[in-house]
This record gives sequence, C-alpha cells and structure tokens, in this order.
Amino acid sequence: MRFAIVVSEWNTEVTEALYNGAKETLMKFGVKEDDVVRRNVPGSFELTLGAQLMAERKEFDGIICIGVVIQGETKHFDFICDAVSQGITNLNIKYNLPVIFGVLTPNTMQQALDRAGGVHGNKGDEAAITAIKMAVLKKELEA
Ligand code: RBF
Repeated sequence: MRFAIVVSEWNTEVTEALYNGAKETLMKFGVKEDDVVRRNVPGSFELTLGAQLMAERKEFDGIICIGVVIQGETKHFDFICDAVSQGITNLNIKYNLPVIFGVLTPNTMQQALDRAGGVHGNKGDEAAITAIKMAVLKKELEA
C-alpha cells in the first residue's frame, strides 16, 4: 500500500514528532519507505488543499493530515479547526478515500507534546493505524 502524509509547518516541534510516529508506524506494518510520500503545507488551514492535491494523483491508498492548533495561543482556533475538520471530511466523501484527521487541538503546547511521543503516546502512530485500517476496509469492500 502507498500513503501520503501532509504536514503543517506550524508548531513543527510537534508536527515533526507526529510525522515521524506516523511514518514509522506505517513501516512497522509493512509499508515500504518509498511508498510513504511527504509534502508540507504552511499551516493546518492548508491541509485540506494539500490533501486534495495528493488525492488527485490517484496513487495513494490513504492520506494522513498532520497539524497542531493550540487553543490558548490563537483566536483563530475555531475558524481553523472548523475549516480543516470539515474540509477533510469532505475529501473522504469526494474521493472515497481514507483521509485521516491527524490534527491535535490542545489547550497548551505541553498537552500537544504529551500527545506527540510524550505521556499520552503519539497520535501520529494512531493516525497511521487508522489509515491502514480504513485502506484495508476499502479494499475488502471493493473487492
Ligand atoms: N496554523 C496551525 O497549524 N496552527 C495554529 O495554531 C495556527 N494559528 C494561527 C493563528 C493566526 C492568528 C493565524 C493568522 C494563522 C494561524 N495558523 C495556524 C495558520 C493557518 O493554518 C493558515 O496557514 C493561515 O491562516 C494562512 O491561510
């Protein structure tokens, strides 16, 4: 299977840890390194278009979107989270393709770090497992 990972460049300390977790988990489950394609976007708001451009290539079994929007640090929190969650939902339906919401929406940077390889694990790993599960489900149901 082949996966795309789209990574937001805001809060890179966290998004890089999420990306590394996602990529390593895909590879742990047998995906080849050459079959994991990464592209960056400037911020989480751009994840929707980044994922759509990947979906248009028709070469991936799933797309993982990674971003971090910290509630306590931006008044734009609701606008960005609403836009990207709705945008990613729409892509799932438009392309009939797993497009995974790997976006953390914590109150503080510490809560983000706790979920990016800290005390609460790495949500990038979970995003990768979700992508694999949904890609397998799609293959089974479309076979
Ligand atoms: N992008 C993020 O991924 N996380 C953020 O916490 C975040 N905060 C932002 C706060 C403000 C005030 C603005 C203007 C943008 C922020 N962005 C953030 C960037 C946003 O996702 C997008 O890249 C820009 O709004 C350009 O479309």
